[in-house]
Amino acid sequence: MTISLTYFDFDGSRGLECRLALTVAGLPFENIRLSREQWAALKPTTPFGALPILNVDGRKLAQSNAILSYIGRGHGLYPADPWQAAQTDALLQSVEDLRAKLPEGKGMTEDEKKAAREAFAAGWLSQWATTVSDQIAGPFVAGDALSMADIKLFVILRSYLSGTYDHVSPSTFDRFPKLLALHAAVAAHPAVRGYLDALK
Ligand SMILES: N[C@@H](CCC(=O)N[C@@H](CS)C(=O)NCC(=O)O)C(=O)O
Repeated sequence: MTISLTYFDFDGSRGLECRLALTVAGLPFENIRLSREQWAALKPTTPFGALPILNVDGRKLAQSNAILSYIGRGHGLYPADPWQAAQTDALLQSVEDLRAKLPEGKGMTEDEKKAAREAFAAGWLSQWATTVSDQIAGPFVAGDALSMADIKLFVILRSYLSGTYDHVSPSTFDRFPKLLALHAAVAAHPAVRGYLDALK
């Protein structure tokens, strides 16, 4: 099987989710990192005009959650039980909801952006963190077994905890020990640690 994962030359967001998924599944893959110029040329040829794209033996799969589901189901990283699998789908989608809700700040002054993001952290984000925490057995979502939900949650938590988003303090998560424990457990997974250490 020949596998490649195409994303930007950046280790975060949906691309990192898929790169970590392939790494944890133990699947060798070509890690294709596009410049913005390369992307402009490729974009019209892609299924939804967006990255990441998984290519397996010449077949292209888009949409990060579909990619995680495909990799996970084939490699023991997705629940076999249909109900549990649907719960995993829901958690993956909740991360996409979170991405869509962050106030980008376009057209706002810096003060307005600060106010919007602080309100988001205290409101929508805290509600999200509460509901997701309630679904975590600990340390991973399903207890001791890592699944694709953990990888998806890890990548978004990593962004927030490293202060990626101006005016959303990493301390927002201090009230959510299950999320912090999940982040730490995924970071300590040997395959994840190996991939991230190699970036340094
Ligand atoms: N729902 C899609 C969203 C994909 C998406 O928005 N990808 C961004 C990068 S994370 C992208 O390709 N941006 C460049 C563009 O839209 O031209 C997914 O989950 O894969």
